[in-house]
Amino acid sequence: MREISKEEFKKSIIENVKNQYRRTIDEATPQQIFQAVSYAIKDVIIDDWIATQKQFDETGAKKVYYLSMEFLMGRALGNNIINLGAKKAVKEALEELGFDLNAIEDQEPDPALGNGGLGRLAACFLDSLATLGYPAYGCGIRYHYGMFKQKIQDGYQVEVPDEWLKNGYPFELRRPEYATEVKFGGYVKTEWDGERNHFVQEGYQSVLAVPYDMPIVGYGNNVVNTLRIWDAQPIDTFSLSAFDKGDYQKAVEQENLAKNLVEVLYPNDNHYAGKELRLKQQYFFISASLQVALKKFKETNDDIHKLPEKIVFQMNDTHPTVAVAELMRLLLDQEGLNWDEAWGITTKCCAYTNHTIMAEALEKWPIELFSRLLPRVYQIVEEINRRFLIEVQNKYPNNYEKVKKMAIIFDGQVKMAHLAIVAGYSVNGVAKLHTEILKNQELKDFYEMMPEKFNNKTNGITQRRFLLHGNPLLADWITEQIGDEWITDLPHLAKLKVYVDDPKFQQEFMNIKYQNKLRLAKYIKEHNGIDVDPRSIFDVQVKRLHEYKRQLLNILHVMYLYNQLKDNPNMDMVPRTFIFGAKAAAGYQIAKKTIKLINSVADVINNDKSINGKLKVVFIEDYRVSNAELIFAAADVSEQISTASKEASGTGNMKFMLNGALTLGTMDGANVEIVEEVGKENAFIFGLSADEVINYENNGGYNPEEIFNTDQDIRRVLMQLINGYYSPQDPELFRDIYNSLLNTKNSAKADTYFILKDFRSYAEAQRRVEAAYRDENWWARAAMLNTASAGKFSSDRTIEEYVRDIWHLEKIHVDDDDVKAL
Ligand code: 26W
Repeated sequence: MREISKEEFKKSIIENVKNQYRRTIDEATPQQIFQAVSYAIKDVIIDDWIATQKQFDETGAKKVYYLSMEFLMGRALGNNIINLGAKKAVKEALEELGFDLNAIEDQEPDPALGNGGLGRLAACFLDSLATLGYPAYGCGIRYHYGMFKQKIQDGYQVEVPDEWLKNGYPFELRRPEYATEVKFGGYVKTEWDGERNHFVQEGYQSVLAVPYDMPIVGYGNNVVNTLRIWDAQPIDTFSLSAFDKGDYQKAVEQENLAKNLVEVLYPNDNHYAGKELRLKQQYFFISASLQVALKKFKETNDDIHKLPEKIVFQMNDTHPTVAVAELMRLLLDQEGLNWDEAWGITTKCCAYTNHTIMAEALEKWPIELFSRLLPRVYQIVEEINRRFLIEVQNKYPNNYEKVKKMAIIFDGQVKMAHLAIVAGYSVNGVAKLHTEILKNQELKDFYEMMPEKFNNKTNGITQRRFLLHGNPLLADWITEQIGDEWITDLPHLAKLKVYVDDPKFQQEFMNIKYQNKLRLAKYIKEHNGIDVDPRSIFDVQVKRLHEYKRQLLNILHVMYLYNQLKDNPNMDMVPRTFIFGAKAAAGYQIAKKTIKLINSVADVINNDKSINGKLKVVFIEDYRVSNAELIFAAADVSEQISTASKEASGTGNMKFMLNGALTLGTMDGANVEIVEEVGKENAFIFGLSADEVINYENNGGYNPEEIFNTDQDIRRVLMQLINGYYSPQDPELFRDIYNSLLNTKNSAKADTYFILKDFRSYAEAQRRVEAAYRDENWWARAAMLNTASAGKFSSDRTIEEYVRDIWHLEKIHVDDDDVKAL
């Protein structure tokens, strides 16, 4: 790793402030300092970036293109500094100039070009790919507005636009030289040249896709990969085809198309809304990414048939799946290949990851919309479907059921998951249990027909952000005990296991946790005005708000605890702080109501002097990557309480574990593997199993009424939803939540997420948490064991598995000399 000189760095900051803002360093605002520091860092990165790309060209290495609608990057400055190995120099340089690095980092907006798990996973993967030295591009969209900012007003979520580009984003680089045209609509004209048909799209509207590149800095290895996000610009009106020249109306329409296209990220998580603009976004960034990828390939390769040796497209869920048909289009119409050649290449280049089994998340585009927007691409999908159905019929003669269930186009809709599976050479789930459910339930028919495609890649997280950057006290302490290899080889953490029984180490470990709880308590005081007791159990559930994630189970249990305390104010109880953080999709009414419920309960409980501060409830506004780092570091209990079978993997669960929190969870997603690593005795597991849930579902659900009628505690809590206990102004406020749990005429539709069914088991697990926490040594040991057992959950491991089984990449090396030679 190259040394960064403190003195030169100071000079660079001062120069940048001068050049950018015409100010001296003592006149500059904190935001301006942030910008100047970032430009100074970018200066350092640039050389590595160039050297890395040179290595790509010289070695002709195979690359993965990670195609994703979402990259939830979080702030770049702090991580770039760390990965460059420049933390000490930068921190000291800033101090000498009179600034605090943390405060400067806080000036950066969170680039939040993603919703939740899937987008954050993409960001962790980029970090791991660069750190491991694998050639990779992230390809996505430069949304002008990312995930909305959440304000809480009167307990309600209010969405505020996220103006992350307002001050300019210092780490991006506009690359107009790679701009490319993307066409929508019109019709397809067929031209026969005497030998074959040519398909030409006419009467279309188009936009210019302009890429912005962001550097992805590997840890300590000089490697800098690229995240390429596409912006849209109106096509120069002059370049309208001769046919369209002078068409004013069309020029205006094209301009509007470009304006709207990349304006905003759809804030839905696990819910498909079927919006036309969303399909446009998908095709826009896919067409641009693929066109440029092929062009680049052709610069150094003359045989297009060798594409699979040099390129793999990984499709992050079905959102980029139009890539399959777009690649076919380019190979057929632009490269002049015949169908079998093109299909042979496409099916060796594309691979698909599934991230959810939630039925409402499945993307199915109406034929009318799809064919109108993408006429040529639709023809190709039709042909893929026609040929695939012949295969299905050959394998299952006269079995119309199979055709119905497996067709790519059926019932007026294009099913993107089926397209991805048929064209992809790999289909993977994101945790063992999830992959088994895909194989045996959701995608059973496909698994039976093409079992060789299916594989599991259990998710992971980057320890560089979620421990090294987010929890510096613990990171330093670990390094002191076992050295720093864990930073690039997380299983080294297992070396901590020899210390878990030693009271001195236990105490040090828990003291760091305490410091981190103080840090979070301060944040909560500043943002919520609530005093929380850092000695209380910090019990945390942070993730998107969704019924299947069951924040409702958590808050109902808080209400139940509060009832107990009210009945028995002297109840011996370890003080507990329940911390929530969650954004609800803007149109997801019951989810938004759940936020209101949490805040209403918080209001009552936090202001009730009679319970002596034994219970506190905190809703952290605007949960996002930057405050997540503080939250994970400070957590004692990690709430991972999804209805079993519904959470594909979860990755927050891993971040908590890494930071020494104990999991309170169902046997769902990656929780299963967490427990496998740390031992069931060091977690709190409860609730129905995935099999049990699926069984109930296949038999028409269960009857929550029975529980309501027989369990007085549950009944009381539910009645409090509709008697104004937490909403005296409007007793009906939480009626819809109540109704979601109880029959109201249609019992099959009640409590579809088994909240009441799991309630007793959850409450009992919570009692075990409390009992365990009273035993300080036990808890310290278990917390340490969680950190020590988190080695498997590095995204470095996940990426190595993708490389080994799917991508088959070679590492590149960028030596200091390669950089100096520039
Ligand atoms: C079309 C609307 C839409 C938007 C986002 C549908 C589906 C999604 C994502 C697939 C939702 C998502 O983020 N899934 C999460 O992916 C994580 C990474 O694999 C998993 O850890 C989570 O369990 C899964 O919910």
